[in-house]
Amino acid sequence: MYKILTEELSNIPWCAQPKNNREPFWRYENNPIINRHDQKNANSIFNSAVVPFEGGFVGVFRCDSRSVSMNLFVGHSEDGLKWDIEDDPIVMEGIEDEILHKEYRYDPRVCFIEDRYYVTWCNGYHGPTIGLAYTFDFKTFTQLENCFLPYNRNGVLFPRKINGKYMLMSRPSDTGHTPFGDIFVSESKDLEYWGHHRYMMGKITEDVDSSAWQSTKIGPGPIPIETSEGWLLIYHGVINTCNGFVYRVGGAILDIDEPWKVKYRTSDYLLGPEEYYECVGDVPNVVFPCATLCDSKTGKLTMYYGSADTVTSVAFSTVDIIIDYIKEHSL
Ligand code: BMA
Repeated sequence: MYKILTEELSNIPWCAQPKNNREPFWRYENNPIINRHDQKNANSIFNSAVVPFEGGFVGVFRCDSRSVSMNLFVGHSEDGLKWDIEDDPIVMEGIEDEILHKEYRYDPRVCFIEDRYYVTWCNGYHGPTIGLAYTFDFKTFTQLENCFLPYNRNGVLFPRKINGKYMLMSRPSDTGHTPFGDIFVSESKDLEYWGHHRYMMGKITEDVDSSAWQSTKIGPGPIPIETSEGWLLIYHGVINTCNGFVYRVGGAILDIDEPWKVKYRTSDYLLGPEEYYECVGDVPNVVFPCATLCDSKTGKLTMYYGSADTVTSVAFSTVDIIIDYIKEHSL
């Protein structure tokens, strides 16, 4: 069994692998766990991030409203499966009004580093960029400077400093639906000034038949998991079809000290849109992972993913199964 360097989580929501399952992830039979109207004024609830908190779980949820505006909301859960999402969006505090300028907020990630929880999200500041805030209690949120100039989506932090620096993955983009996209890693001493940008990996353009599902763009998903094999990164990959973009889930193992160095990367996807709730919704054929829970003792892994940009689902696996699959189906 591979060593997992995160915390134990004995109450992780998880179901055993069904006997006839041959896939790296198996879905929860009661998916979706959050339906589109499970918050006061929501049109859809998806691409959201959860973490263990005070013996239960807390999350930052993307709820698009019935006027179809995108914002972030706190939710609580005892078991990680049944969620209670607050009626009102998160109100951030900041040292300058300009930092709080907001056109929209979407696709949050939550990352615990040292003593607090950091939230990153796609923040509308004259175009999409990466917003950053921290909280200790999920009641008060302090917003920091945007990490980058627009345009960028998908900011995902590493859960500890590496060589004394905070590390952030991101995916530079455009103002629209972005028909391209590669993952870069940037570092910072203070979470304000980001530099030393390193290319990590991109869409598959050469020998496209070997992995066509990630031939249009890719982007980082949940917070990476530290293991004895390297950082386990789950990411999304996109292909453009005659019916538009299709989003699937891939996996990679990154070097522990130089995480822009990719040791393994899947040619075959780990999860794709197949079930009705993944194929039918506001944006069909999308599975979009934003969070995992992991128990270092048993290796259990639970992934939260937005389905068809409408509802929230979970799938289960183990770190061993995912790492072995990535190695066995490596590009
Ligand atoms: C991306 C983001 C995600 C969304 C995906 C599929 O560009 O907008 O929030 O899930 O497209 O529509």
